[in-house]
Amino acid sequence: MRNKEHPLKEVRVSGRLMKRPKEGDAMTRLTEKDIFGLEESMGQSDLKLTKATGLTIRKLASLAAGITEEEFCLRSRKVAVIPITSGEGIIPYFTDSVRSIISYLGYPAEVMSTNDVAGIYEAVTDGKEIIFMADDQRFIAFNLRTKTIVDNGEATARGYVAALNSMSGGLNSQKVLVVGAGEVGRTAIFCLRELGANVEVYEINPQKVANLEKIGIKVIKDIESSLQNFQYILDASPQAAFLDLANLHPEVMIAAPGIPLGLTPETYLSLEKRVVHDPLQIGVATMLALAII
Ligand code: 2YC
Repeated sequence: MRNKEHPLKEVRVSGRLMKRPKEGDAMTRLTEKDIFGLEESMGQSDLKLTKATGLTIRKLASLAAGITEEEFCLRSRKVAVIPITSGEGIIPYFTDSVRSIISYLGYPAEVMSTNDVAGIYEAVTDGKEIIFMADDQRFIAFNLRTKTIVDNGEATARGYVAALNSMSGGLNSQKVLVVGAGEVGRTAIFCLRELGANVEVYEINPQKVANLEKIGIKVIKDIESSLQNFQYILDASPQAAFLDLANLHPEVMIAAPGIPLGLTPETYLSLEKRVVHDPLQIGVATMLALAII
């Protein structure tokens, strides 16, 4: 059970110890098994998203970026995806997966044949207008013409809030729990409040908790006993398999950008149309929609 002396020191949910990410925003690093086969399953994942939200990924990304679907279709910007070898280096299938999502949305996209600076040179001299690239700190889309720069964390938050909003039929004055106040969670809190939702947050980092409370955000202290009070949950945490049906609201709907997936496998399967989760698709599609403006 929970460690009494410091409520946030050791937190167990459904028996699993919530891990404390490194100080600051621990960027969750994808593994090749998270994204293997993504290209072949683009159509299938789009269909699953549409069943849950009523929106295709193109429509969802347009809504999340505040552009019309026609605007999203109109522009034929040439896109480059550049492999970056810094830090922990290349993730197998990462750049190919990003390219396949952009191509699926109808944009000409190419992975550069060279990495890093040479890859940027190749993209610019080949007349690409938007470049996608990620190191271990940031994953960005950069529009060379308009100088618009988009961060994957913000885009992912916007995409998943739009998905939860659509799945729920509208979050205005609804209670929503955001799990995790990192890069994605913080933008999600902001976007949800913009929609008029009553946002409450669970976060294990005491400094982040203090910062949230300072700006008037309600932080719940005991996630285990509070989960079933929320019909809408956005899980932006790197905590695996802590959301179990037994602890959840009977009509719960979950948008889960967090990697690894916060739902237990059986909960993920049984929620089917009431859960949205993917490793890259919604985030990349929303980055593109935000970057082409
Ligand atoms: O293959 C490459 O070019 C690597 N440098 C890519 C590293 C991506 C690290 N970031 C992540 O895995 C996650 C993604 C889900 C998006 C944000 N962080």
